[in-house]
Amino acid sequence: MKKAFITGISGQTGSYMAELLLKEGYEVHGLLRRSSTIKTDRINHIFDKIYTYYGDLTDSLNLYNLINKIKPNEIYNFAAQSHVKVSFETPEYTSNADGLGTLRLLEIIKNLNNKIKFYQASTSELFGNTPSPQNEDSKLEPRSPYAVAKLYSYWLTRNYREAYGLFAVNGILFNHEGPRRGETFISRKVTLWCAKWKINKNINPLEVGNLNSIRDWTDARDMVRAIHLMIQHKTAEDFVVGSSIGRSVKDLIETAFNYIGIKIKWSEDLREGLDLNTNKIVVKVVDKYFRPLEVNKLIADTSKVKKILNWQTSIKFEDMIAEMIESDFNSLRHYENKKV
Ligand code: NAP
Ligand code: G4F
Repeated sequence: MKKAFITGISGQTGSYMAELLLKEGYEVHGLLRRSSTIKTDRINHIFDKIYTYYGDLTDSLNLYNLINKIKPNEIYNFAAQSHVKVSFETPEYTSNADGLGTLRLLEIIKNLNNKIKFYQASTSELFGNTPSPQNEDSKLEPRSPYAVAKLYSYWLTRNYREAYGLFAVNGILFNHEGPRRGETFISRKVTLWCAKWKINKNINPLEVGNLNSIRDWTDARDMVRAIHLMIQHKTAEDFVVGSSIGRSVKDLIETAFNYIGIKIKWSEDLREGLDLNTNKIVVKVVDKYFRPLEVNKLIADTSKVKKILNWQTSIKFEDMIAEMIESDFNSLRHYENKKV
């Protein structure tokens, strides 16, 4: 039986990866951060099937002891301070966790057992404003402390592969979402607002930042299939993964609002969106959600992953957004029913 060690198992993608590996017959081990409240919502349904340990990517001894004890065949490094805007406010911590954290894992693999396969959660943020569509050969121009830390990890992963022969791969993944997405990323922020509106039509407008940036949004469950294929591939190679479809933040909001029956009429300066039926303001653009630097347009060129790993998406963007709204609606309803 293969053993996998997943850092960031309590996160969106780590939780889906754990599910997939359990289905594939793996023994799954995961790293959890201690916090004052329990944050295992995304893995509670599989908690009795996995092994978890407290730890942190900033703690080398802890990582060494765990890997030495678990003796995994594969390590999936999803743990990270993953919010781009927050990285401008916490650049040192982000560099430590997202950059040096990867170094710690690679050094442990090199010294303990160089047969352990390693997956690094790299990101389309590495490309910055390089012209789209971006592929494995596009220029890397990071535009945030998060992306700079991830660039360091990307190169370390390649260097350890070339210098020490490790099976270490970068998945250069474009944005991925789903019902388990963190509430402060744009997709989930929008679907949560839509679910709240279904319950109470008098809520405050949705407040957002830049409407014009373009992202390539894919379902996280499709992404973890690609990650597993990369780790099973005969050679260690880096892959760009996404849907190859670019949509603006404005498009995303319109798709979600359309699902709940709101057609938006935008003001001329695009600072407000009004419900065409009621003329009420439902979207407001506010400065606090803009970033010191923005990445304007990320669209994946997925030729390589399609050709070599025979991977393609299976979940449509519109279906994913609908599922996210329904999931948020059901959770809110459940919470309301529990109130006394
Ligand atoms: P996420 O939901 O924010 O999950 C991040 C995970 O990392 C959580 O389990 C978190 O633990 C853990 N973590 C954070 N700092 C840590 C530390 N210092 N030590 C140990 N664990 C730590 O992110 P995600 O969307 O699943 O993304 C997974 C990975 O893929 C991240 O590395 C992200 O940067 C990368 N990525 C994501 C996307 C995307 O669109 N989702 C695209 C490209 C790359 P807590 O639960 O305790 O917070
Ligand atoms: O949902 P976002 O915060 O995701 P972002 O910045 O693209 O980063 C995500 O994807 C990366 C892969 O490309 C990952 F590496 C990273 O870990 C993370 O998962 O923002 C998407 C876009 C941005 O252009 C942002 O400026 O939406 C814009 N936006 C507009 N209003 C907003 C908001 N983003 C957030 N989070 N909140 C807003 O109110």
